[in-house]
This record gives sequence, structure tokens and C-alpha cells, in this order.
Amino acid sequence: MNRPQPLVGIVLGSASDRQVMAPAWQTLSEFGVPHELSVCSAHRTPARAADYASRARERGLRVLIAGAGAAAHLAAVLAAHTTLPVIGVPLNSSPLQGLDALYATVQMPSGVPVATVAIDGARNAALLAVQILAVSDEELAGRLAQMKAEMTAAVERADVELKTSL
Ligand code: RP5
Repeated sequence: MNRPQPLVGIVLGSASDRQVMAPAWQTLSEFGVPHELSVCSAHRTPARAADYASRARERGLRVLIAGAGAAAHLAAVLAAHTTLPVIGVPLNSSPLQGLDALYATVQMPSGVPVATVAIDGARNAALLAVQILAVSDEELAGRLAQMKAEMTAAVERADVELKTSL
């Protein structure tokens, strides 16, 4: 059976980032978005990171997600080598608890944007990728609308439960 063309490339700075980044691919699977996973370090394998990003568009990818901690330059290096949107996930994996990664990921110079989500925000990174793809995909936009309706219903249920428990 042929595997569908991946539209989102998820890149981890290290295999040690696997657990905290799992919500990214779980969320893409939830929305039926084909994706691929790689481990690629901006510092330990810089040439591979540059090559991956340089070839991403011609390989059919449409959005890249980069999760990295500490001096997190992975999203930046990918963004430097592609015109695809790059979403950065700063990770809490150092004594600075993700603040180092947040600043390294979010403080990009003018001309090279990285859409940065919260520290350890892998699910939001995936949802943002889905929203980018949904700009030109009505079916995907419908699934996002359904998710929002479910979130609304859950908050309204919680509101009623709280009031009735008093
Ligand atoms: C970063 O340093 C990685 O993204 C990871 O969050 C952190 C530690 O990496 P390892 O030393 O466990 O490979 O580059």
C-alpha cells in the first residue's frame, strides 16, 4: 500500500525530545494530516538540517515543525533554508526550563520568521500547521470548526457542573 504524501515535517533536535513532542504527531493523526518525523540537530548535524529544509518544498512538504530545547536554533536553521512556514516549539530540557529555548526560537531577525508556540506546546504547533493547511482545504477547516465546537461544549458542561455542585 502506498503511503500518503507527507504534508508536515516534524523535526526533533534530539531523540530525547520524543515524549514531549508526541502530541504534535498525535494531533496531526487525529486530523488525518500525513506527516513525517526526523531527528536532526542544528548543532550536531548542521548540514543535514540545512539539506532537509532546502529540499522540503520540492519533496511536497507544506509546513515544518521544529521542536528543540536549550540553545534551540533548529527552527531558525530550517527557516533560513526554506520558504515554507516553520513553527518552532521551544522545549523545557535544560536548567533554564525552556526560557533559553523560547528566546532562541522566538527572537528571529526581521526577514526570517519562525511562528513560535508556548514552551512544550507541541499540540498547538500541530493545530497551527492544520490551520495553515486548512486555508486551502475546506474539509480540514470543517474538522477544525468541529474541534472548536467540542471545546466550547466541554467548557459549558464544566460551567453547569460547577454551578450544580455548589
Ligand atoms: C537540544 O538539547 C535538544 O533539542 C534537546 O532538547 C536538548 C538535549 O539534547 P540531548 O543532549 O539529549 O541530545 O539540542
